[in-house]
Amino acid sequence: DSSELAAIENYIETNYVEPNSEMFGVAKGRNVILVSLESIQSFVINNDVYGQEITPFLNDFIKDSYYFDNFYHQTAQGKTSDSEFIVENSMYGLSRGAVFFTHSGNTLNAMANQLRDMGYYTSAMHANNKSFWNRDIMYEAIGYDYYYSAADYEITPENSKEPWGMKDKYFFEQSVEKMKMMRQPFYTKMITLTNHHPFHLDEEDKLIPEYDSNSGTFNRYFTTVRYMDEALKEFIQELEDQGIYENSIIVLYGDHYGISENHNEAMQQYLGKEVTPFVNADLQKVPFIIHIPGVTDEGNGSVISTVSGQIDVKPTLLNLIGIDTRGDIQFGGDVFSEEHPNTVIFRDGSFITQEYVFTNNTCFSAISGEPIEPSLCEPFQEKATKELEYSDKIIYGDLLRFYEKRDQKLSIQ
Ligand code: GP9
Ligand code: MN
Repeated sequence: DSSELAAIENYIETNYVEPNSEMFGVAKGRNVILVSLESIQSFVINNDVYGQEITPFLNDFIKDSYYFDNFYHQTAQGKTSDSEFIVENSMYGLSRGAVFFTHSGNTLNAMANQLRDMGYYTSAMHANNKSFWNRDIMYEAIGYDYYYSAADYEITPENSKEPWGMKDKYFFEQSVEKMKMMRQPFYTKMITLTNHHPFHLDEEDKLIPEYDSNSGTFNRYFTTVRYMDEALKEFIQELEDQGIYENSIIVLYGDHYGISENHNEAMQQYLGKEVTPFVNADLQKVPFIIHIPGVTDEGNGSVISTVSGQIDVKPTLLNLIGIDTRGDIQFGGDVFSEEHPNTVIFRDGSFITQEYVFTNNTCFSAISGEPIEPSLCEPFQEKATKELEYSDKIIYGDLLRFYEKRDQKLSIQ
């Protein structure tokens, strides 16, 4: 009931992260273009296959952006849909199944809901069947004015690759055409698809060689990441050509890992080191990139190494737009803030702080990677458990039905 929500609100208020005053409102009035990058992991950034860069475009782009190099995905069985849920709501997904299927009727106070209330035109863009992951239902609750799904794109055998359909380059190209028609300011969440298992690519789209290991999946992965990187390059250019770029912020994040532990042997060969549980935890890093034309471009970017995760995206972006999130039901915080706890909690109760990595029921030193005294991790274990429980309670009880602050506090300052 609503008293349960009060306890949770207290916890959230106590852990509230004040915005960084210099960053607050920096992107006020801008369009927000949020791009979910399928299956990209941070280990491909500034890395190569047989001497060839895997992400030449992103390697340059991060110099013109805020690049968060200690940012983690926090997804579980809900994969892409979990990342969408976490990013939009600053809440955790569920430990089993996908919120998108199990609780699509819940009341939410998502980033899209809030931006829509602020007068933004909100949408999601993804060239897949609209009911995949139950998106057509869940997107209503998240607050998108429109979902541009497969039916809205011109998909042909020439611009597709099975099994996933439309290739990223064409997806971006046709999406920009749609953006040109959107009322501004707009918020759109785009989801790429080509860099998805089984990582199949047409010959003409292969820009670097495959890797050579016992895993075909692992070998092909680099070529599809490289393709996505090229598609992003063309996309940004197109935004510039169409005059959308200047008045927008472009935010990229990885949805979840692409290479599972089934490919540890190949990964080991590539990294040149054993994939221990500690290394595996590190491999869950995904890129998070905030590009603000006129602010971060022309080499004015920086690398921010705060330990953070997808849960932090919503408060971070809303603060950039100049929307105060105090009083919101949220478990993340503004990554630009000095008050950010420098911690990320995963769905299974493991976590990473500046000092500790708790994974596989073992407490490691984040510095040395060696197992340490378990009691050092205990205080954080409790915090992690509590936070996950609170998030679950909100979902299971549909508690945002009782959330009242929302209507009072909406204002761009
Ligand atoms: C499908 C795409 C991929 O629409 O989002 O989903 P995933 O398998 O990565 O969860
Ligand atoms: Mn995905």
